[in-house]
Amino acid sequence: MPVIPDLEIDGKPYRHQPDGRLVRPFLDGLEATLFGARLELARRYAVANDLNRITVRTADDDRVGLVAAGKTYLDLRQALRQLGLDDAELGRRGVRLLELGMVHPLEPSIVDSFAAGLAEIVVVEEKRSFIEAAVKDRLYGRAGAPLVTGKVTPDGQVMLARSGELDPDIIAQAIAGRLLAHGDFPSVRAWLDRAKPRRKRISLPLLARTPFYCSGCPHNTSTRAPEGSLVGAGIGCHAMVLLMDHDGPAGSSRFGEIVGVTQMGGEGAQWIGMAPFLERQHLLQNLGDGTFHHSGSLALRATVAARVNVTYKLLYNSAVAMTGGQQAIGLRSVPEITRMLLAEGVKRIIISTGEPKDYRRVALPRTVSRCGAGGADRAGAGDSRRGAGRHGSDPRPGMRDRAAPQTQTRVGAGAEHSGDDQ
Ligand SMILES: Cc1ncc(C[n+]2csc(CCOP(=O)(O)OP(=O)(O)O)c2C)c(N)n1
Repeated sequence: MPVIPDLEIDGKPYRHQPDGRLVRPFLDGLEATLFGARLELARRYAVANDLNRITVRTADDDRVGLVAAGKTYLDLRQALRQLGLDDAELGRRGVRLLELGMVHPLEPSIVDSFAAGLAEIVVVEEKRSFIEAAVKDRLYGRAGAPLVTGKVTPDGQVMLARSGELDPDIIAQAIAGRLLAHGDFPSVRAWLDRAKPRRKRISLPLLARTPFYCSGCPHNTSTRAPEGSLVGAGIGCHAMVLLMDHDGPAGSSRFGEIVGVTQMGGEGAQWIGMAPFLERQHLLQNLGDGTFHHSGSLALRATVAARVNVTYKLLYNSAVAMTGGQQAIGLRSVPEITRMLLAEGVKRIIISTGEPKDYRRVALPRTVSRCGAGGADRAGAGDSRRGAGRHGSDPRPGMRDRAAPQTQTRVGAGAEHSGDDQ
């Protein structure tokens, strides 16, 4: 059971008062408790609940301390096992271990107790030196404070990279040198000698397998782009174009030359900033129908307002496919979407479908063209299983059983179109 620490601050129990008025002067009080009372109570909570633990400590004359948190702590323990250092051997050789369960705010009393008497603390953490900086912050300027290392050795050599991930082998290699700087570690020396001939990693002859659409998914064809087109990727299954066959000139492929990817709902808006600085006149932008109804319509509105030249390929599969085939919230039928788009000021709309006959008796705005897209744009098998029957009796085109052929809508936004947007 969680232990509630002493909550008294300035002589009375602290009770947090949230305030929805996020403007000054109300923010001043919130800001003060954010960095004051609330962090202080978090520190007290860490102590009361033993969140940070010194897991190995034997003597006051321990020399080296190792600090890590979470998954990296487990990797560190494995690295130590590889180096032949179990708890008993660590104790004999004067090594202390601190496992942090709460990395922010760093609780100072545990750092003080851990650091007492040590010559060096090595912080093992992935990415930037977050814990290392906090430990230094606590100990800097103190008489007899240990050296604190992590990202670099005391002479400035890279010890633990700031990028990528750490694994036990990398950690073993990094801490071996620091341990040997403080004493005799026979098992570490033996590991280094043994490891030398094997240090070169063997790469297995694995086949690179590019992720691709489910067979039958309309994205298989809908994401194809004319040679040389600039294409904006987006959020959804179609984001896989980022990973596909980019061995043509300038990283191009049959899915176009990808010039970026936005957050969900930003699709195409990047062109507003890019277009004035590029000679190319036109962007082809992939956009899922789930995303369009969620927020992508706002990006489209922005591109119209900015009068930039974008052709959106609105991929209408009646599903939020990538996250599991959920129903797109607020999904409109294709005819309804065409009217929404015209109201937004879109200049030209083409409906490209495997089932043109679905549209024969459908009233569409005069400026909308239809074209057959062969039998290629069918909903994926995964989608049809999950969604079968959900729209089964819906008479509106593009809102039927997902096992049935579906529709893509191509939308030209903006003032002008160059020749390559057809
Ligand atoms: C703001 C936000 N919410 C949720 C997600 C998670 N997410 C990733 S892909 C996706 C589905 C996109 O569906 P759709 O636009 O229909 O494209 P499809 O997967 O069908 O190609 C969602 C919801 C996200 N990336 N960003």
